[in-house]
Amino acid sequence: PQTIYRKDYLPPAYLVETVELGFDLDPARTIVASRLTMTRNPASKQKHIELYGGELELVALRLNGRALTRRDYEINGHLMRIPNAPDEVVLEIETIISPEKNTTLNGLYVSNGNFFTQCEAEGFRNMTWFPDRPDVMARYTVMLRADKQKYPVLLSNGNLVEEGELPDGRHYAKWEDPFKKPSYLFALVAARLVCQEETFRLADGRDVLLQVWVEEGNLDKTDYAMQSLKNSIRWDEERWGLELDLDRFMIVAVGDFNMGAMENKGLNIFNTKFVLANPRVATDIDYAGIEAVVGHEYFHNWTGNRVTCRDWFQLSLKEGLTVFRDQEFSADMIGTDSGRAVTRIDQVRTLRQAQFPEDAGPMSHPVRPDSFVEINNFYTVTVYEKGAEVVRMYQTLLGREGFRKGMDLYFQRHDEQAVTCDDFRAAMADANGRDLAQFERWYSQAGTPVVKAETRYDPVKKSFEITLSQSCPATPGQPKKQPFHIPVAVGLLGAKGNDLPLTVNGKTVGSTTMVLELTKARQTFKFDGVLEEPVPSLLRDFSAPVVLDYAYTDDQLIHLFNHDSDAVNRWEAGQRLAMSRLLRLTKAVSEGGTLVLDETFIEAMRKVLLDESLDAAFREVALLLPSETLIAEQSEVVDPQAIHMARQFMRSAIGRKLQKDLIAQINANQTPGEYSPDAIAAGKRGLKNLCLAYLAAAFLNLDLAERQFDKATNMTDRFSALTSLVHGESSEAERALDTFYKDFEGEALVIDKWFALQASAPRTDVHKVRELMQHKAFNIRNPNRARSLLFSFCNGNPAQFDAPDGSGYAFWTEQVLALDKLNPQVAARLARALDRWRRYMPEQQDRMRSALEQVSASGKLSNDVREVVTKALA
Ligand code: B3K
Ligand code: ZN
Repeated sequence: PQTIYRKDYLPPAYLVETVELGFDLDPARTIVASRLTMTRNPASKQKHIELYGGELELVALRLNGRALTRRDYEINGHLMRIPNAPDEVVLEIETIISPEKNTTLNGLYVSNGNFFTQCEAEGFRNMTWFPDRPDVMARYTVMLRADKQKYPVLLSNGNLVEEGELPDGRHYAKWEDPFKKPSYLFALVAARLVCQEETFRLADGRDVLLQVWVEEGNLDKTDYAMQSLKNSIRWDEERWGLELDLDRFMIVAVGDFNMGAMENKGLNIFNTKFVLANPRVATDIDYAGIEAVVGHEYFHNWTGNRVTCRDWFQLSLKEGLTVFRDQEFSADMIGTDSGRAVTRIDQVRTLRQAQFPEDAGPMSHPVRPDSFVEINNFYTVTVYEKGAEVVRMYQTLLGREGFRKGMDLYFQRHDEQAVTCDDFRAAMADANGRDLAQFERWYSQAGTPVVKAETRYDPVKKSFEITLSQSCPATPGQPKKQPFHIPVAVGLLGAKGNDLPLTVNGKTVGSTTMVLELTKARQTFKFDGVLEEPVPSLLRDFSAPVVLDYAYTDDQLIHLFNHDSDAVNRWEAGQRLAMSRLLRLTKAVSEGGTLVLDETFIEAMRKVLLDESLDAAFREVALLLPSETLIAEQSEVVDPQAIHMARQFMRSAIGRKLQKDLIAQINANQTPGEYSPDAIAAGKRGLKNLCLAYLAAAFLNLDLAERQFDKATNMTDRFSALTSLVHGESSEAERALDTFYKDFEGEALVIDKWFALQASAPRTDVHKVRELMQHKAFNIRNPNRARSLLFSFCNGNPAQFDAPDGSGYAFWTEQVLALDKLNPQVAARLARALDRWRRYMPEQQDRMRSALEQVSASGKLSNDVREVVTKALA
């Protein structure tokens, strides 16, 4: 496979003005006709027309009316070159494809008898030859023809301009997209679906048609997606002055989908997981996911679609920015400061759980990668979540208003263009008269920076000095790093837990939090007039995606945990207290020592559990222990079984020692009456169900879980109770699993939960997973189902997956290879489960390496999986 480099970017030789597409849809044999009007690009020195194509049967190819023969063009793999073309070209192409055979779910495919497309990043070329690159933006007209009985609904981007009957029971629909777009935003749907629809009035008074399309039986699960769409439209108007530019906006749900959703212009296609919800089948987390993803895809309409990426290396330009926007949307929807803080804590947890390990592993890459083999492997937490952190840092450095000015300038300059991350940074800099040259390193240097803090209090001069030094570990291809521009928000806490006023150079800072700008390898910042020795609250609101290294004492952490006005750091103090203990316990398990948990820690947990002045949602995250993955990342050598036992010990100790309080909180946080997914109610359920889980970890009060399982009127409570019964090894667990399965047999998304719960249960070993694979409801071709069983086991059950006999790795090898034959994108995700193999004990490393080698030795690997295992072994 070939590596593609960012530095090799060249503008396209030809631009496409208009695209007319005709689809004669048939599952076995679909005819795709395309007519492109193209003009030579004055900005390019290239001469030849270049088109990309996947597995296509080429039926006809005409240039300016003349049929081309094999002598008129060259095909080299997936690239077609037509030399010596005139400046103005009309290209007509006819291809035949077989959507029903397309198991990759990339391009045009069939799911449950209906047609859908997925074109990002390079799926369009699986339908027809095309200059399939994001900097080629054109106007599209699309004609769809299909059997009317089987496919009554025919959708594409933009506006419906014509529809009618055809002979032989077929019908047609013609769609026109008024906006220029890159091919990756093209979409079509031909299906038997129904919709919930609504007319919605925009801020400028225009009425638009909103639709959510689903299979007939799911019409009772579309309300929340519709509500989220309306909230998104409103929010984008209010917060950013961005309006919907189309007369209609459609969301379509599909059961077979490689990722979460796709922002096709005017026709968003969604994994059912991020559309369908009602209280009976969806949990609070599902509801929050729907709001975030509906928002995310809608916000792409401006950040991604109106202004798109010049090339795929710039992916974070749209993804980092749009994740930041959806994060802010979710936070604003809650509205309260404490609710906002909990969303921020969730973001930090994701970053540490997934992005920090990626940044420290073999697939580590900058937010803007320099090279790739398969672009689909770079839809990563680094590009998305770290990219969002990078965008957030602009806002931290420039302030909300300054950031908004930068956004306005970005749209003013680049509407309907395909641009780069540098263009975004330039808009931010120019709109604010700031030099952001050094900030570029956040895009070009991989790895998680470490910020080390040292402090000194001078009781005579009443001054407090904070010395910050930064470093960044080597990553593949980048042995040495230059200093980053890091915003470090700090506050100082007095002995009573109050925020001390901040004075710098004789001037009082207007706020009790100040953003220090660390730009050098080492810098000292001095505060004056500090009347008592403070406890520093560093990196407030997680102001930069870095590891903070500061030698906090337990007393200082308890002080912050009890008092910090910055909720993120308050939570963080608790995490640090827990982590130091978890690491000690893990060591004790490994070395066969005795396990003890100190009263100080238990009392800190009790205090937060009982603090009624805090939102339940905050108390829940404050009581959650760092995950096994996180402990592994902090361990010198990973011992998964010891980590699991240590964490289980701690969970059961909490369950035992806080038993009475946990029961009291379960009673105090009931949410009777009609279910509502709002943050307050969800927070109560979250806390209550965590209490239940702690009791289950101590094998206590399982009757509470049993009763909740039987009585629950919503999925959050039902599924939490089931989880506690299974994890608590209740004698009722089997019965409950059976009942649950029977109750929800027809609800695919709930059956996914059923598989996922079992896959990640502590007692589930490889044999059990193999047994579950034999279940009639298991289907490896459905990505949600594959994720629910295979991924949940390989990524979510480390103590079993990493079994010392290597059985987990043998299973992984088999499944990666089996999946790769069907769906390389999904296979490549699973392939990454062994990324961190070098961190384990030597014997375990050997087993993992040989599993990787076995996959790598397979002759027929996709580029996707090939790239992942090659990098892991490098
Ligand atoms: N842009 C799509 C992701 C496409 C992934 C292609 N492998 C969804 C999103 O980020 O909104
Ligand atoms: Zn996105």
